[in-house]
Amino acid sequence: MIPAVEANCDGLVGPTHSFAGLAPGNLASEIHKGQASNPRAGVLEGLAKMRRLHDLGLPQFVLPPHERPDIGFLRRAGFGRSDAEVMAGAARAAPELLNTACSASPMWAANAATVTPSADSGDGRVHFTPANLLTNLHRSLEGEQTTRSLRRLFPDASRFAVHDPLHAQPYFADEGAANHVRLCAEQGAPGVNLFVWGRDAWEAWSGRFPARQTLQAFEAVQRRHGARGAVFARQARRAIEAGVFHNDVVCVGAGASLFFHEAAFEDRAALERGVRAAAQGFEPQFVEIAEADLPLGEAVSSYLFNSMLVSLPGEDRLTLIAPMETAETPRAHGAVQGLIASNGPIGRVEYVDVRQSMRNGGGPACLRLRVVLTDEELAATNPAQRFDPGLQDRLTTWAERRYRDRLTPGDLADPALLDEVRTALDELTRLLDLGTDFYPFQR
Ligand code: SUG
Repeated sequence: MIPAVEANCDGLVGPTHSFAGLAPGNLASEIHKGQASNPRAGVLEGLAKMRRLHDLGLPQFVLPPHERPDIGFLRRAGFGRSDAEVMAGAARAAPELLNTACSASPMWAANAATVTPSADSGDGRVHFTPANLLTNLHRSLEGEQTTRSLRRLFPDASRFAVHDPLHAQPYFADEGAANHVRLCAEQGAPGVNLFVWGRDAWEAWSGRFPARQTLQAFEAVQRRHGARGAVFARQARRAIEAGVFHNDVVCVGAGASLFFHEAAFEDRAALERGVRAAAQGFEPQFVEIAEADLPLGEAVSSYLFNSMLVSLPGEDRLTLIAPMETAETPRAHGAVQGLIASNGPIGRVEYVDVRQSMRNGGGPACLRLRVVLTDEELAATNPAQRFDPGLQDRLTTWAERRYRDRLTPGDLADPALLDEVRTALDELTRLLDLGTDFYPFQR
């Protein structure tokens, strides 16, 4: 076995971060629709979370925001002439399309891709399938730039296979790692790859909210990656109805432990059987929170399960990196205290403030893509995207100069925003050594 570590790649909150209520079934996004956002606070919160994980001893990387507004998208929708006129035309005729073109949703890197580490893949490389995110219009804009971004961070094709997103059709609806959990004895050892899907592509879906992940999308990802230890489990329909738009709203796993809400899976017994059968050389641990202790609605509003669950160097028990909102929800806080007091696998909690992201339904776990890497793979990444206190300082100075501290959906029509964002992103390409043609406006 080649030893490996779990790195976190976090999406930087972009300068157009706003509350436009673009994601039906994501209750936080619906509740905060129309409010003023604070993009500067958002990016600084994200950097502070990265610093916490870095200081805890885990490798940390930064993924750049995408170009927004996405002028190309608006041009394809029939708005023309200069870029400023495209924005003005959309603001007048179809403000929802302008909001869509401005969404900073690539910050939620758990949706960037599904990842298979080299210990589990068919050809010994690390495999990535960027998510097509086609259920929501604003998120369907992400796949192409995410592919470019992952190829920049993981450039060595002899070690990394960054595939294209799956064919963009509802049959292959794919939301990436937010619906995938890997369990293992040690990061470098073969793991269990749990793929959680919301609907079968052939069934008629009549739910109140969309089921964003199909079984067939994950089957295709598993085949492409040659992922071993695969288990496919269905998300509970009831959970989707309650606002669980991704499985990571009610489930997170690390090491040998799966931590989840009682109502997460359609068939809990089958899930357990499947995971046990796929686990090689370790005994999976199932840490379940009962509905009686934490009703599903409070699990969703507190985002307890959207914590990061991390195995830290030198520590036997796992650490939960939870959002402040969990500490502020009495029953969720009680559940955490109960876990820590027990003899179970979770031994510690740290709370982080990611409120700007949380108001759009993105907790600590949504903001990061986990990538298990050996030392040699780690050394083959783009060094300029590796987070350390120096990079945090540079990005903080950059964000304090270039980001607004207040943005309403109405402000998205301001033509000055376009220049501000482009100036900011142009500087960022140098800070992160992304090349001279990383963003469409640079080509
Ligand atoms: O896809 N919110 C995102 C939140 C994604 C959270 N990610 C994970 N659970 N892994 C979504 O629903 C809202 C944007 C807006 O309304 O402007 C949004 O897209």
